[in-house]
Amino acid sequence: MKISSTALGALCAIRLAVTETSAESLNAMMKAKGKLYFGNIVDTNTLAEPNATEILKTEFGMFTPEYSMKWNFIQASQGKFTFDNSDKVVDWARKNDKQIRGHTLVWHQNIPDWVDAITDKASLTKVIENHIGKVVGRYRGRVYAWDVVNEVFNENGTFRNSVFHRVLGQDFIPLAFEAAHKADPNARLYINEYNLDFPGPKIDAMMNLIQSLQSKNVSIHGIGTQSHLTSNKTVDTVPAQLKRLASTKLDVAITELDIRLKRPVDDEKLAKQKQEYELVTRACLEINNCVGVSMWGVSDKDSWIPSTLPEFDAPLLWNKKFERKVAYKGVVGVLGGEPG
Ligand code: 9MR
Repeated sequence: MKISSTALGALCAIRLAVTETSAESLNAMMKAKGKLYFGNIVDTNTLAEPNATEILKTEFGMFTPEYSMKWNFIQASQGKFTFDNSDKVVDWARKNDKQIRGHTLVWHQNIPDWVDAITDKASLTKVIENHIGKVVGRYRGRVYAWDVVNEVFNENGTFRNSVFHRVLGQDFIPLAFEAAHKADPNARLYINEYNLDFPGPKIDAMMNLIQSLQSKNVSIHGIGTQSHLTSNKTVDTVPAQLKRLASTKLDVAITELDIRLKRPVDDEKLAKQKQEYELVTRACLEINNCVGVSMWGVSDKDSWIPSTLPEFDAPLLWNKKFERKVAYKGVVGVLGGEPG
């Protein structure tokens, strides 16, 4: 019987997927390099998917809830707090000996209308302090770090016109950090942002803000750079920007890494993506105060990218069939493991 080259290719791919188990997880390899973790997102959606859960358990050590800790999931109506889903995630982490990055306390998205409608300083201050106090307080000692404020800047470096900035000006930022610090003095407190991956007014604004917060001794410990990257576009500049963020002496973390490819995806683009994942991983390894890298998803099937940016696809380390992509092997290679 003659076997076609396509069938042979498929057979080899299956064999590869089955036999290729790296001795160590991404998380263990990252720790062996002196970092704190290799992380990912988890939430009630991924926990309902056995393939994803298995990979999360075996490969990653730090987890960011993708949605269940956002404001309108926890306090949709004023004063009524619902922790069912966030508790599930935190309990899962504890049961599996994993850590949590809490995400996110003050963000212009996913806030209920009643918050958006507030117009006076005193009320909004109370509302922010109460929300943060309740959420951070509930998980005190169980959350390694919090993204206290998220995405406060426009691309041109001005402050985003959120209810928080409209009513309180920049003061909402130190206010949020101090409320979080009061509720859990041991949690690492981060400002988190996207598009800090290339030079320009946004990263300049971030550097200025950090300097101003540091001069006022605000309890801020880290900068999260999301790094939702576009292949062939926003990757090469990452190492230099990461160094710049790290020059603040704060902790730096890559918090939401994915590298999207322009459709149609082909082997050449996937090979480029592998090099880009290597570059980003190496960039963190080479900076002392870069504490870790978190992916924003496991399988390309579950990424936020195709639904939000439909001209792009395939941003993660596992393909839609939960097979390791060449990019996965690239990351393992940089971390000193056997590149399968
Ligand atoms: O991946 C998240 C998606 O499932 C949610 O619908 C969306 C709104 O809550 O948030 C996505 O995650 C975002 C993160 O919280 C902040 N940075 C950008 C992420 C991708 O949009």
